[in-house]
Amino acid sequence: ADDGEWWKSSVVYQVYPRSFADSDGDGIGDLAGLISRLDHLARLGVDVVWLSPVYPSPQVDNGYDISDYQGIDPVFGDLATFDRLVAELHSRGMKLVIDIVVNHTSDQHPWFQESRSAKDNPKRDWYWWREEPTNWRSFFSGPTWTRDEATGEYYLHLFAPAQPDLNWENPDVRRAVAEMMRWWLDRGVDGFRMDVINLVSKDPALPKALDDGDGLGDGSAFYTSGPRIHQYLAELRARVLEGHTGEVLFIGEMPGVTIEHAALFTDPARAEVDLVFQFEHVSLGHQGDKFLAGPLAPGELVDCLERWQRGLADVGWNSSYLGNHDQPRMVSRFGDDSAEHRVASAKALATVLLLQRGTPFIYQGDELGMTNSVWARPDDFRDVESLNYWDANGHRDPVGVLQGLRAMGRDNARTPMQWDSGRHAGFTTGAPWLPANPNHVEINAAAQYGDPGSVFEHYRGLIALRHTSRAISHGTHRQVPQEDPAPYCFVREAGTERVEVWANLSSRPTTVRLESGQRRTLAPWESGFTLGG
Ligand code: TEU
Repeated sequence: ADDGEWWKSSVVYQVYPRSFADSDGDGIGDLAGLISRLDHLARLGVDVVWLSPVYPSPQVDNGYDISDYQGIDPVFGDLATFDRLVAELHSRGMKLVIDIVVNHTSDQHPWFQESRSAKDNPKRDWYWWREEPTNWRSFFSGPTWTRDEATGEYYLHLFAPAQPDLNWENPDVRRAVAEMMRWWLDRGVDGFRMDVINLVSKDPALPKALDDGDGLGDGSAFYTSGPRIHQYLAELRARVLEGHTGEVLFIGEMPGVTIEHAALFTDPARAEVDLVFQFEHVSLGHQGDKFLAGPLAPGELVDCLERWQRGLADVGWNSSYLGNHDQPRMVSRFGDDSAEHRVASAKALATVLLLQRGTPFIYQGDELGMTNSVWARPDDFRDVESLNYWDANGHRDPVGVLQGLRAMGRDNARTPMQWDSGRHAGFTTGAPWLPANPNHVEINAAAQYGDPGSVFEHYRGLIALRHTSRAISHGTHRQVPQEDPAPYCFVREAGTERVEVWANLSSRPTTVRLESGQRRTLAPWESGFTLGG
């Protein structure tokens, strides 16, 4: 029986609808395709689906540029199909979390169209307009300010020029966001994943950043977990939930969030959000520029995860993820995707992901051990981040930059879901918007169902354990320190129930010492656990 906070014992599965399942042969995944594949999720045993954006959008950033918050893009379906998805999920006992992108809109959103039309337009102040731009660098390369013809002023966009930032200092903006979220709640959704939500409170002075030498600099100190962020989130939650009964899950995606802020954001007493996506572990080795990231040192990932475990042990709650639609494939980034170690490393990482303290998030395809794909040329990429980065940096080091895009590019996570070994991996009967990874002939769902040695069945077992073991879902966490930095060993405990977990996160054998003092030799990427009373 759950005592509220249902999300503590839940496993969330992220669907990137564009790449999940295509029902109509246009090469782009859609809601009807997702509905047709819900048995996959039921078989896996997940509790919650987080659906990346399906709203009307020019798709400059694959739907993270929304032009209408209360509709469905025809490429994905319509509101009736969305309602059917909600009903189908609920009838299987699953919940739906939708993706809310309100740091910015699309430049095609009517709010921005009005705002840009004239300096005295009532919606002018809904966005950030200035006569003089600052020198902040955009997440997607180039400046964060673009001059608009209509009035000659510049508008702020932390991401692409087609993604103008909303001005949350304006109370009407905050009210409009809350109303829109209530509308979705009334439609039956169970929660919200809020995109880059810790970037919405900017320092209104918009100070200049330190110049990197090319005229631009890192302005993140002036908009990351900014001055009024905690107030805004508490206000938003209260407004969305006013008069609503039933528990709603609020997840904040928060680049650059610190442990200290995350503890505040997820402190139930403050009623801001329930879960935070932090970025420290996925930013390891970035050196300020993710496309320069090299391989991780042994123990780097473990130390980082452990810091977050300790930091949120008493107040707040962790979320665990090793991959999503913005990251390279977890087995390629944190594991070893060679033929020899791929399966074992995908399983070892899953063992950590699903047995750690905190709500785990599985990204579509990771439950199959899907890997980074093959990119021959820069124009094989479709992602705005990669293409802009190539345009800005490719000329100075074409070989190195292409290597960076291959290792870190977001399209790695966006190739079609690998359902079977057939044409286009069973994703579409048409021409896919992004080619399926050639390794789908070997790595696919159909080949793994029921195979006890498969990555899929390993995930299924761990998810089932999370549902039956209170030590895993709610228990304490303590690391069992090791001499070798590579293996991660920890104990989860609740009442008299105790689970000891080990995972060798390296491609060489090692020996670990269990809490009892007993030694255990582990093969490369070997992982396991013991259940005890
Ligand atoms: O991502 C925010 C973010 O900070 C990064 O992960 C970003 O995608 C980029 O890789 C930084 O180098 C969110 C969404 O998840 C992402 O898909 C969107 O592109 C972005 O916000 C803008 O809405």
